[in-house]
Amino acid sequence: MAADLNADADLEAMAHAIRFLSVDAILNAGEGHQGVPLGMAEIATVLYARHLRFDPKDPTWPDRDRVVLSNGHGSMLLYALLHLTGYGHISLDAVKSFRELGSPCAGHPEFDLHAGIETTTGPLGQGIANALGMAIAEAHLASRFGADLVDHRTWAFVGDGCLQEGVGQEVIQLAGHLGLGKLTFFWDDNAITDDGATDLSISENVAERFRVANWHVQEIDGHDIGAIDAAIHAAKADPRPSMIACRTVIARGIARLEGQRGGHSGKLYPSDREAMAALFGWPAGSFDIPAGLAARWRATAEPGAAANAAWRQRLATSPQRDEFERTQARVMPEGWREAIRAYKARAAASGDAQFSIGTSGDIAAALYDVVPEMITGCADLEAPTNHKRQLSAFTATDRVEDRRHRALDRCDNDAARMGGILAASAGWPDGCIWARA
Ligand SMILES: Cc1ncc(C[n+]2csc(CCOP(=O)(O)OP(=O)(O)O)c2C)c(N)n1
Ligand SMILES: [Mg+2]
Repeated sequence: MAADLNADADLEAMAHAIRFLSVDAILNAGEGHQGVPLGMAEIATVLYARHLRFDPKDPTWPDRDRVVLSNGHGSMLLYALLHLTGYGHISLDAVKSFRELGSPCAGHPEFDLHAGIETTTGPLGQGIANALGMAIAEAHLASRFGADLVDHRTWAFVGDGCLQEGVGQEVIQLAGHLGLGKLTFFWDDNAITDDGATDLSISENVAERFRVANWHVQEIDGHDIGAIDAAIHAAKADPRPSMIACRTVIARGIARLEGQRGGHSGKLYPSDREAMAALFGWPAGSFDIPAGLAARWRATAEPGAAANAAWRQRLATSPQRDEFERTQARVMPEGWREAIRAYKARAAASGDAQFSIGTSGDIAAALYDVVPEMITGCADLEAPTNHKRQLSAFTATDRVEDRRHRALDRCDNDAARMGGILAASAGWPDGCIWARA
């Protein structure tokens, strides 16, 4: 099986399994966005089959790699991957209920760790801001607990729209500045959005924006299995965050729509599926995955399961086990109530009427010493927001005492970044922003 998994031709067939499952679900629902799953099928297949560390039998394994589908409209890409790799919550029946009320396969992905959905995505750009938070969380936890317990990567699928949103630029700047080398973006560079060709609305060199922000950037053919694999290897080897610009054809395989605006979510008909089956020589009927391919997909989880088992053994004998498990379970440490009571007594005795953000900073400062998992990020950490206090900074080179990251004037991104830290179970993010009324 391992040898099979290494053959590019086998991975191409596995990519087609994503395509047909997605089209079958979209036809069954009557609507959906086929552009992303059809255009990013090869990218996703290479990632899952050869690089991703994951264990569908244990979806919340703390040291798993994180995957964020920032272009959340392409949700069938994620559901197809979760079903094919064996996540129990994304059964075939769940896929058949795609876009129905209450389905785990909602129109856009909704946070559900047990189903393998790391975060809610749909508003373009927010997913990559979550991914930035997850990468910060990983670096923070790795510095607290060491690489034996924390050593994973964060991967995000990213559309043109994510990179047109202002929040996207904040993400690019901050991730490059912080040197988050375990963060990798796959940009679905299909030159099309829901509104037509990207050159209608953007004329800058997007890859260059990443380069000048200190990212490792590669530009490849997003349907070439070998090129995708080589790019992922290079991304892992480079100490900077990586952006792989994957030139793709939106809705690849639906001849009537591919490469065009209608590829994004134009209505599909059974005749489109028939034509795609003829094109790719797909033998199976609706919602049917040929047994050999299904087995290959499930086998992609084997390395992750083995890595998880080894990790569990390391955790079992680690002197940091209790503290790690406490942090993961979000149980507050001893002493936090006393710290709050002492603060209240001090505040009452002083008799000063504080402005509210000052009080917030005082309370945070009272907790910092007893709650090591508090991570503060703030648009302005000096006097006006009052949250810097005794924390030292999280920087590109110093993650050791790293509980405060400066995010000066990146307010749009702040809440989503904090959400990513929370979703990654790193601890308690504490954010403080200037909001627009
Ligand atoms: C913040 C935000 N604005 C608008 C939308 C609506 N929307 C969904 S997909 C889309 C186009 C996205 O284009 P792209 O990322 O290139 O996706 P593709 O067409 O390549 O699948 C838009 C505008 C949204 N989901 N979120
Ligand atoms: Mg696009």
